[in-house]
Amino acid sequence: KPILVPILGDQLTRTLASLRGRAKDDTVILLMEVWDEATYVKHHKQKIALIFSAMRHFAAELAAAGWNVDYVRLTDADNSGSFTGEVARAVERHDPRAIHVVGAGEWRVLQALEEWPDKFACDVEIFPDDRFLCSHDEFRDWADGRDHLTMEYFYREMRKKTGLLMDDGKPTGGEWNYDKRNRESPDGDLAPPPRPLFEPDEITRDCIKLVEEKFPDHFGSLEKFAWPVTRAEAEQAADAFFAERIEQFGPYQDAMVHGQDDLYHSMLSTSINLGLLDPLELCQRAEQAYRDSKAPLNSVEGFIRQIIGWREYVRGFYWYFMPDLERRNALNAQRSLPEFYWTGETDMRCMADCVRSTRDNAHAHHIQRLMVLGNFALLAGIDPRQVQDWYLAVYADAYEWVEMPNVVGMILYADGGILATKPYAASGNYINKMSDYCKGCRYSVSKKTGDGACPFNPLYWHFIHRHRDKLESNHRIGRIYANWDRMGEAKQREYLASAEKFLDSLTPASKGWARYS
Ligand code: FAD
Ligand code: DLZ
Ligand code: SF4
Repeated sequence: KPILVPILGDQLTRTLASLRGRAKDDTVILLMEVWDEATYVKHHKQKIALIFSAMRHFAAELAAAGWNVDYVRLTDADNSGSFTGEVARAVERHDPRAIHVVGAGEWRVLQALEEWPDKFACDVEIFPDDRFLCSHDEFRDWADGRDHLTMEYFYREMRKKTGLLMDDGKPTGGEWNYDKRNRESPDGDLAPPPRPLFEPDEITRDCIKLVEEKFPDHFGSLEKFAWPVTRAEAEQAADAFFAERIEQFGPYQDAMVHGQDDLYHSMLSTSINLGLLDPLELCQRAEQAYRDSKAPLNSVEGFIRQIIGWREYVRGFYWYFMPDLERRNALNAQRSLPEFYWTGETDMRCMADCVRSTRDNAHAHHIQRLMVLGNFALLAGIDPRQVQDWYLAVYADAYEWVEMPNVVGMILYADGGILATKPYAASGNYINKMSDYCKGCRYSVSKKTGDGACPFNPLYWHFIHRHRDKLESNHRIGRIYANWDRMGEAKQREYLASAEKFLDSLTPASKGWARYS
């Protein structure tokens, strides 16, 4: 009897814990395209096509390397639609002596996996996902007893653990963090080298066709599909980033330019999250670029911090606070998500461009997700569950373990300030400083209230005013109340009335964009 090794769609790694050391003639690998995973939110069309194509390529590579692979397609006649149902059918087919699986990245799926020992007659072993640097226990040891889980301190532990950018036990260059050098505004002449685009091959074209047929009403366009779908392609994408874009990655990481969707970002998150690229290896390559004088320390440290800092941290955070995290709503935000998050139809030029990139590419870069789309959701008081659904559905790199802490903790402050020490709230001024959006906008960023004023301006003060009870004692934002009080009642009333007029004008998203009813 063989060992059955189910591999989930974001576990496409040849060195996966469940495969390591296994004999090929004693193993059946199972990959499953299932309806439940494709529809638990209505994922962007590119996201489904990407995952199916990467799974099919991975299965073909494993088979070519001599593994026995059982691949279930979405359209197979008896496909039960769920991981558990497909493992049950595979148990019938192969009569395994045991099932070896790596723990799922998402709570929902891990719950299902943990029922397998009761459901199946054979042994079931669930392996920890050691593609992450920090185990759940390690994160718990670090987090227990702290009021604020400040990422920066977690990150320093990861630097020490990995030895990345460390010299004789001290941070390279003398400081842990060079973010203050990473806030260049775009000057209008940015000319980042284009990232490699991967022309869909026959397998990807089949997946695109399948998605068009089966998920026609999901959000997003398939036209520009160009994601890496194999490890080799992902390596090519990484090579191009390290050769051409990492140098400017740091300085321009917070910049936004209308119509320029990638700038100097690595665009590697889809490949890392699928398991095609190893995060530690990427960080080692980044460090090498610095040691070889091919990239400055601020760029390299910034890149490494995003990966061994933020990425590891949000994953630890997710598992530490689930299942409670998804229900957090510390600011009692109740407003419905506006329809323009799906259609892009708004006169706010910044929002429209970020939604356009999201629709065309299943991607928007970090500062667009945080300071435009996220900032708006925060200021307007959008219901965190609806914001979570949106972010989970629309990005090709979105899995709940990474999406949820970013939404609940980073953008919405819905965790009450555990992840972020203050809300990332900003008026139009910030967006104007970091982008070229405002120049062509129907709204005026310098106008504070009334017709034609940038909506972020009154919304900012409306937010500050309505959360006074929670924010005034916060030492990082509390001082802003002195400015608010100094304005005087008439000006305050103008701000509040402008914000309310704008909020009343929002059309809530029509039903059915994010979830099947
Ligand atoms: P780069 O700018 O090149 O950064 C390098 C890498 O660092 C990324 O590939 C990613 O692996 C990691 N990284 C950077 N920031 C974060 C972060 N905040 N959290 C975790 N990892 C990070 N990233 C996802 O992978 N999936 C998501 O579902 C996701 N949802 C997000 C939701 C919100 C509200 C916000 C503010 C951020 C979210 N991010 C998410 C983080 C970040 O926006 C993306 O990782 C990044 O835009 C991907 O593009 P890139 O590969 O070019 O990143
Ligand atoms: C996101 C996704 C989609 C769209 N489809 C599948 C699928 O059909 N089969 C699969 O194995 N995985 C898919 N995934 C990724 C899973 O949702 C992901 O592995 C889990 O959420 C991790 O817990
Ligand atoms: Fe966005 Fe306001 Fe600038 Fe328009 S003026 S692009 S709404 S920040």
